[in-house]
Amino acid sequence: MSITLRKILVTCALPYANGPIHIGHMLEHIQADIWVRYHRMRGREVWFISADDAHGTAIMLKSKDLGISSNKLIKNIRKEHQIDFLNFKISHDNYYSTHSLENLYLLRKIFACLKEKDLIKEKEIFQFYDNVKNIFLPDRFIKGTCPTCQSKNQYGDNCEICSATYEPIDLIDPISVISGKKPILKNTKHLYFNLPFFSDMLKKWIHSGVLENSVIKKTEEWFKVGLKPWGISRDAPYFGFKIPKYPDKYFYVWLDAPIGYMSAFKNLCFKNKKLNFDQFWNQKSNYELYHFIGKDIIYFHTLFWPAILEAISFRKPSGIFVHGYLTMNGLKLSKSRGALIRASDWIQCFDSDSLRYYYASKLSNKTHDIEINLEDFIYKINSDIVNKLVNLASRSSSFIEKHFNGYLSNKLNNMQLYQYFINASSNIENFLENREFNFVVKESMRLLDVANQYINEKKPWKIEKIEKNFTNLQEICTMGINLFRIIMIFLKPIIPDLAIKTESFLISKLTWDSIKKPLLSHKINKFIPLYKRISMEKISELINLYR
Ligand code: NOT
Ligand code: ZN
Repeated sequence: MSITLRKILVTCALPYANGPIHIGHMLEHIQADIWVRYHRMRGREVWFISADDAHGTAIMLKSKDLGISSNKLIKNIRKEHQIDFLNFKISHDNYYSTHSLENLYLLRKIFACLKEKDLIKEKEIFQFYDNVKNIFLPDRFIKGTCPTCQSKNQYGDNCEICSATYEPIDLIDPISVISGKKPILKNTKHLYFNLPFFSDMLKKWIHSGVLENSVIKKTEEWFKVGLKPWGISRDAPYFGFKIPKYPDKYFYVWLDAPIGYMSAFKNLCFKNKKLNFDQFWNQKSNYELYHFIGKDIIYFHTLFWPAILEAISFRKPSGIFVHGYLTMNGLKLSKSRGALIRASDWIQCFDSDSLRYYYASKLSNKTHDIEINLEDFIYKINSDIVNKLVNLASRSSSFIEKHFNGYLSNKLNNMQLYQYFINASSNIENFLENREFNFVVKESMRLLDVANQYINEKKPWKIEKIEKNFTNLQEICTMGINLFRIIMIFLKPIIPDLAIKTESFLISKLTWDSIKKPLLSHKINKFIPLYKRISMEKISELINLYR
């Protein structure tokens, strides 16, 4: 077997710089972070990047509302976003912004290349225009009745009720979200990227092992309708990068957003001289590239982005990892509709490991939605982390502390049982590699039941008081500590805070390589409560913020 070191670049979708990070964003960053932390533990070279998506009409309008410049807004928001991610222990190597010099440089270079290859065409079109506010309206700023199912209050590009996609012109009774008035149709000239030219390449690429089945299916639906040239320009007023030689035209935010992946990496190369931008992005690159995204932006990542990369002769992604929406008691928490719990509010009531653990218990590599139920959340954390995991450490260590001055025995009481836990690690490795974190949690809890059952059967409290066989007592508790330790190694990427506390309690690093090497004749620290039970009352505290 070759042991070439895997080199991996991981990205999360870039959150818009027009509002706070909510627990829906956090689902994705936690999912990616668990994966990244696991690969780091296995000694792979992993780089984890994201950035704020800092352009577009929404950001421009928001800054106007607030009476500040767009520049000021995106600076403030980026700071807030970085604090939120830090609070949830998201270990980005770089969190950048699409409003950066690197992004401008790469965007211009890429655009020049597309033009040179004759992949950009101009077209005159009619578009909805708000003549009260004097602005062309993006699809998201037009609402009306769905032409397919007649549902009211639907966006200009798709219906959230029947999932139909259409052109804003097809909407019945359209109104401008900005002024509330009926928009007029006005002609304008735009630039289009020749996406259909790449149809054959894309059809092959989506079947090359980079996508999960349901994502392939979704992408195939767009092929059935037929790919269309993709508009990459927008009219002033806009907040973004200007298109050279096209006065009053700006690059569409969705063109410079994915380039933001590259520019965040380019900026990382600037900070870390060992990294080489060209080595990574060239077609023969031996780096792996993975994008974690939500299912609302599949289109951009399975069609536009690989087509652009192909067009400029850059490497394409090794995988697009798509997750479903976060739902809360059936309430859909999409980015556009509001009613979201902010990460900064969540962290006032709960710690970060608990949300990370809860998400992990529900995350798989499939695209189904993830339901978050607050009672279930509290119940799960208390029963899994407090009653099973931490309890195993606490019940075992109390005797070690009391009778053995903190020293573990020089041998294990049940080598077979320990081997059974070692053997479980290959399944856990596969689950982590394949992003089946739900199975990691399930299997860890099953093993914890086995470990706790072992202690229940051995009854160390009886040995202490009645049999008084202290060698035996020490070996049994040493066993308990070592089984706890293996589970903590498995869970370390999921609950990093508890892992750090455990490392200082055990006076030993939780490393993958050390699973096979039990802690023997080793001194551990006095047990300190590693995790506090969380109370149901916190739910109303949190929910009250949204009443
Ligand atoms: N800001 C976008 C969103 O939906 C995500 C941009 C992801 C970057 O929140 N892009 N690509 N491709
Ligand atoms: Zn509809």
